[in-house]
Amino acid sequence: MKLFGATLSPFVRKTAAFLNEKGLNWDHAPIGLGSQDEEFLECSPFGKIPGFRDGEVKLSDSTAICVYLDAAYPEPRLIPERAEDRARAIWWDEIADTVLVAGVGKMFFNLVVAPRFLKQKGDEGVAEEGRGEVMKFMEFFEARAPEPGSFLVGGALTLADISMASPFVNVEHVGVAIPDSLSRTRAWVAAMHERESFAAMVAAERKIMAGEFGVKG
Ligand SMILES: N[C@@H](CCC(=O)N[C@@H](CS)C(=O)NCC(=O)O)C(=O)O
Repeated sequence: MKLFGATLSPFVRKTAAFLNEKGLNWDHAPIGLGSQDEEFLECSPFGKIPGFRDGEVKLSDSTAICVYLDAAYPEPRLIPERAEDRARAIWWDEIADTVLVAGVGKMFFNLVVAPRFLKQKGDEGVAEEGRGEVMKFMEFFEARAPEPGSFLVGGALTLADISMASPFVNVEHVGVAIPDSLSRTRAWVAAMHERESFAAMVAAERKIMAGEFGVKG
């Protein structure tokens, strides 16, 4: 199976971490935005990353890919079967992909993607607006962050944790620290990023951010 897209994208990173938590072997095509790669566009007709292929199954959209993977490769279960837990896991996934990524994206696009990869000036005002949104979101999250060693839904790792943890890597990349006052959020995010499913990817991204190597176009 093959995942298309650079993991600097929170959606690609989420899918990659999900594949890793499943213990699956997968190939990576770390393409950037606007890629005209034919195989990628067959998987992702609107050109959004991630794209994904498993044999003849061609998919895009991180949540669609994770839903496929959980059904096709059920062990370990990462989308709960119990009705309420299932709904809550999907709810966190949706909130991560929309509410959290909205603020994170304003910062990451204007402070990183525009100046570094598109060679255009980012809008610092929009980035600042994003920072405010992310700070507000973190306060919301603090009251719901799991106890140390636990997880967002049903006491076990699920899609909810993977989806929520992923955009926090971009928060780190733009140099925004989680305030000390949000200690539960800080601890949970750190524990998620230390998991094997995230750690190597995050380390490689830190090198990209430090300018040690680039991403393929
Ligand atoms: N809902 C999609 C969102 C994917 C998405 O918007 N990816 C961004 C990169 S972070 C992208 O490809 N943007 C380029 C575009 O919209 O043309 C998912 O979960 O995969």
